[in-house]
This record gives sequence, C-alpha cells and structure tokens, in this order.
Amino acid sequence: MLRFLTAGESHGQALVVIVEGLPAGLEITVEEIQDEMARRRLGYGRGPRQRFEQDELTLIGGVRHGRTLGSPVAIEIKNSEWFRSDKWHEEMSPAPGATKDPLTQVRPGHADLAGMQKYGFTDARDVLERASARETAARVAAGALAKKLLSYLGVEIISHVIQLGAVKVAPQSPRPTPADLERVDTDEVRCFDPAASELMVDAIKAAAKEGDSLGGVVEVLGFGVPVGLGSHVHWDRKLDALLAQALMSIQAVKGVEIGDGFEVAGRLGSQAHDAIRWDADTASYTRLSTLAGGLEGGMTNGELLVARAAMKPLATLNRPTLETVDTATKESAVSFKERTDVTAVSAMGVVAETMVALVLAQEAQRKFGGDSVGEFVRNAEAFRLTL
Ligand code: EPS
Repeated sequence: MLRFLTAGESHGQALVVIVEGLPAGLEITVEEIQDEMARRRLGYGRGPRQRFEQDELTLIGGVRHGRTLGSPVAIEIKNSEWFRSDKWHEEMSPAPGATKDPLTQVRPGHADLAGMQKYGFTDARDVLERASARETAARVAAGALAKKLLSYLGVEIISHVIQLGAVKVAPQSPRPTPADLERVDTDEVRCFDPAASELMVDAIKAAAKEGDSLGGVVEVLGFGVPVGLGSHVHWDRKLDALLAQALMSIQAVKGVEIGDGFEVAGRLGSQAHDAIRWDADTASYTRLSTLAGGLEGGMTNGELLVARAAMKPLATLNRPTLETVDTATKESAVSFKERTDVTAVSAMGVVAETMVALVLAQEAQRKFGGDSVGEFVRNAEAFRLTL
C-alpha cells in the first residue's frame, strides 16, 4: 500500500519525505518533481520566501537510472536559507541549548497556543515550525510520484481557484481541462476566469495594504479516474471520506465539498442527481451532469471527479491586530510577527491536487495491485474490459 511520511521544520536544514509502496518501473526524474514543487510557489500574494526558496531536491533512494526499484523512495528538499546563510543555524540547531528570544504572544487561529499546551512547550516556535504549511513542499514531492503512477492509467489531476476572499467565479463558468493547466498556472492567482482573477488580485492588494490576509476555495478535478475506487462496503474505505480527510489535513483548510455538495443539499431529490444513459458509441455508461463529483456510494463512477477545499484566511498577519495573551506573563498582547503570505490559496490548489493524487494512487493500487507498473496497468486494463 502506498504511504508516505514527511519530516522537517519550516526553517530547519531540510524537509524529507519517504514514499513507500510504489511499484517498480515508474519513470521519474528530479526535474519532474521540481516542476511540481515550483507550481506550489505560484500565486500573487505569496510572501518573500517563495521568491528565494529553490526547493532544491535530492533523490536519496528508491530510484535508479530514472526508474523506481519498488523500494521506498526517499527525497530530501533543502531549505534555501539554511544553505545560503547561517540565519537559522542557531535558532533551529538540534544541539542542546535554549532560544534567547522565545515567542510567547501566541497567534489566534494558529496552532501556537493549543500546541504549547499539548506538548508542554514555552516557546511557540517549537509548534509553529512544524505546523507551518512549509511541510506541504514535502507532500508535493510525494504527490509528483503519485501523479506519475496515475498517469499510466490515463488519470490527470488539476486544480483552479474558484474563490479568493469574497470574490467568486461565476456559478456556471467553464471548468478547465488538463489542456488548460498552463493557462491556469500562468494566471496570477491560478484562476481560469480572467475577470474574476483581476478582482482577486485587487482584493489581495487591498488586504496587503492593511497588513491583512485572505482565504478562498479551490476546486480539484480528476480526469480519467477509473470506476470502482473506494468502497460502499466499509465506512473507512469510502473514497469521498478518504478525500475529505486528505484535503482537511492541509494547513488552514476548514471545509471540504465533493461535487456540488452544499448546494445540492437544498434541492429536491428529482433535481439533485446525475441521470444515467448508455452511450452506444463508447459502449459505456455516462452521467448527464457532475453534481455528485464522480462519487456515488463512496466509489468512483468513472465521471469527472470534483472536490473542493476551503482555506481560512492565514492566521499570521503582517499587521497583527487580534487580541491575544502573552503566555509568559498572562497579560493582554497583540501576537508576534512572523514572515508570511497575504494569501496562499493558489498554492493550496497544488497541494490539494497532491492530496487527491495520493489518495487515488493508494486506492488504485489497492484495487489493481502489481509489483511493477506493467502489472499494475495490465490489471487495470483487464478490469476495464469487464465493464
Ligand atoms: C510557507 C507557508 C507559510 C510561510 C512560510 C512558507 O508558513 P505558515 O503556514 O507558518 O504561515 O510563511 O514561509 C516562511 C516560514 C518564511 O520563512 O517565510 C510555505 O508554504 O512554503
């Protein structure tokens, strides 16, 4: 079974990810992984770090001559500041010692206070270094491998921003296809609707001027997803539930929707489901709409997979105004300042693609098995022929 584990702190030496359970023979290069990681740095409103961060990565194990060996794949991603300066060396040193400047004016909405209480820390940096969304850089490296595995089945996963702050794309506006991904990625906020994109950039500029932050919503689309991933039999193997868990695990995500989830709740049953038709040309079933987001009974039905994730405005503010408490003195305070983004919704879309890809790859492997990519693809094709 495909699984992965990340390690590393935001301002430590490096992030590390180990991806276990990939079949042998998956073709992958450092450049392919690096390209995905560069997409995570996109988006108007990101902080200074995304401009200097190189996400320089090394494939430490599991890949030989451009192909996986079936062994765990280990990837190291160096944090640029550590290697280009000595800025964080003392603050983040693993050697015994203590910080000169503990952070105690905790940020409302961040993990700071609950994390300090839970782990018995007196310095919020002991929490924030790992709670930081920097960790998603390691996930995206793992996601590049999952996406590559899915590509052998013809599956493609993309995302676009459908809301930033209060600005939303029009309800019936067209969705991008994989052929449009470059256009989405070159848009300043990764939005497919140029008019909405302009308004989103304006909203970010206005929030930046006030030292404030913005959240938003991304939509992840899965094309070519095979029928039958997930299960109607086990509560903990329902694919919509697995996707919700995976998307909700992304830092600052507070809501997940499958298909038109919340809007459909208010409709009559006769208008809430995707009608089914037999398509004689392709000799396959087809649905006449995508309200269910490609999932029925916790299983993929072969239609376009649609999952959305809502991100709250970042809790770190460039001009902190929210009231908080200094945990050292218990006196009222405003929270400490930490370098941050105005918004990271555009980047979150790339991380959401990653999480969807990891779940789909995991479930595709559960269904089709195979120690080599060839065996995996043959099994998937044999199943497809039964439909
Ligand atoms: C980052 C996410 C944000 C950035 C971080 C890089 O972290 P957090 O989730 O804690 O708000 O602030 O950048 C820095 C830590 C920094 O030094 O600028 C990311 O996703 O890469």
